[in-house]
Amino acid sequence: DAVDTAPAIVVGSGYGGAVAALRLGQAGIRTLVLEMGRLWNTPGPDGQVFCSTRAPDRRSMWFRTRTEAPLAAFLWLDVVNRAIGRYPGVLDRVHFDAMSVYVGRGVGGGSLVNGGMAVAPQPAYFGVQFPTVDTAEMYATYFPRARSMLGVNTVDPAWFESTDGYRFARTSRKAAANAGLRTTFVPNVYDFGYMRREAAGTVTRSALAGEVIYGNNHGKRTLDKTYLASALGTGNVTINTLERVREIRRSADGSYLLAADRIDPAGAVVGSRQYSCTYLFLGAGSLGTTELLLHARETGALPALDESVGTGWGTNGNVMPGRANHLWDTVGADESTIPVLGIDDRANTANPVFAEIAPLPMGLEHWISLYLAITGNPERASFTYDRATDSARLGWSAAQSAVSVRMAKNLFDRINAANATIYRYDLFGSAGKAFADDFTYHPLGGCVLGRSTDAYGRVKGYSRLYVTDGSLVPGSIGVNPFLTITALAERTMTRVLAEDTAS
Ligand code: FAE
Repeated sequence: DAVDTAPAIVVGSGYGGAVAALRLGQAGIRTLVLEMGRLWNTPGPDGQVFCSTRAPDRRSMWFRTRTEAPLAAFLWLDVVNRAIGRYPGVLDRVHFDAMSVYVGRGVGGGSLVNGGMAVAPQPAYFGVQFPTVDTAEMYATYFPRARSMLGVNTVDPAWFESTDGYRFARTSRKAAANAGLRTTFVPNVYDFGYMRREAAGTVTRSALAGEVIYGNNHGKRTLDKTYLASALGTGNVTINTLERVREIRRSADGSYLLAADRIDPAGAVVGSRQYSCTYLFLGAGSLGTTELLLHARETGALPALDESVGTGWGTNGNVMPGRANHLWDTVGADESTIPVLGIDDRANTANPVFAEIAPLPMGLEHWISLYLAITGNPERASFTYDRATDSARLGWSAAQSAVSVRMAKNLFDRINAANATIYRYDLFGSAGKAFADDFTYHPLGGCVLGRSTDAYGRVKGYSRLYVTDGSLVPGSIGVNPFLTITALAERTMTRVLAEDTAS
């Protein structure tokens, strides 16, 4: 078989992969990015690149025949999910025994489907999670660099107070304040100038048209518009799409060998390609990178990988509740999909919670306050390699999710008591759950910084092999993770380009 050779290969084009690609390209190193998803730049039959959340089609989800939206129901009716055709759609939901994980698929990874919230953790918490990292340097250098590269901006507070799109956030803020809880504005990569023009009716609506989890057609500064555009602009970076890396080996001369499956739009594997490189950067995300390394260790391809590979995984304490407001506390029919406020109870050390006030844009008044609570759940799980199915199994249990629920319930019980309100039991499936605790948007860990790698993401046991993505974060960061992932990747690339690649 022919082997394509590149000095550097990056697996995955999410945050960790995009930072690696740009910095390698700028350093003059020819770099190939392998991404299993497609490039989202071509309009479909409706003239839009991404389909709408309200009328999802095959573009919505990764090889499904039915959508699997986070909110399965409304008034117990299965009104949210739709039959779709199998296609490399942009949002995937990966199912494990007691936890499913939402991830983005495509050039730009999670940036294509996420809420755009760009939040730095509290320095003290960052220091606890990353004892081998210089916290002061992170906050002085790498967080600011990540913010500026990602195009982070903040909603204008005066406009926030007046616009109908954030009525839902103001209503939830009031309910929190009645319980003595503080809210804080959350920065975002969605262009708030564009959103104001949407509200004014002068541009095509995106955040104000319900777009987010199946992609935004306008307004959001996704990685394909920021880091990856700059990476391609160096002239040294190429991105191959619809290629899923299946295994990694090392040849006798120390170079890395990769086997990738080529996927066609119907999901069939239509061929395999072999690659080799001197420097290998893994940016396939917490699930993707952990799975590749676990597979490599357990099949004997990279036997010297550390025992800790596959451990230290967590959900960032994610859990979602909904509350029913009083009839006079309206949320508006025209919710922006981009969250901008968080209830900040992280100072409560016995029960730390940061709860994003989440939109539920249904195009009608529903009086529901929805939240994505990021709890300080200390539970962690490990992946094991299942030889029979040649796949990774996740040991996370329902009891571990119950810890997140207890912490979130502690906070939302206080809000309900102070407002004489109740939970909604009809939003998360037929079991009548008040808390969606069986999925996460924030998979973290599996190849933890300073345990499976050195303090800079260099994988233990092998030279010129690096991890730059969310698998470095030990299961929790207390806030939405992509800003931290980006900043850590910037730090790794600065060090690696200074020390490892100089000839
Ligand atoms: P990620 O962005 O997942 O990129 C990995 C890439 O690698 C993907 O494009 C994969 O398709 C690709 N890949 C995986 N395996 C392979 C393979 N074997 N071969 C080739 N390619 C592969 O990784 N975070 C925030 O900070 N703020 C938010 O507002 C926010 N909202 C979210 C909303 C949703 C619905 C979701 C799903 C996530 C959200 N997140 C949010 C999480 C955030 O998107 C996530 O932490 C980052 O995307 C993780 O970045 P990584 O670089 O680790």
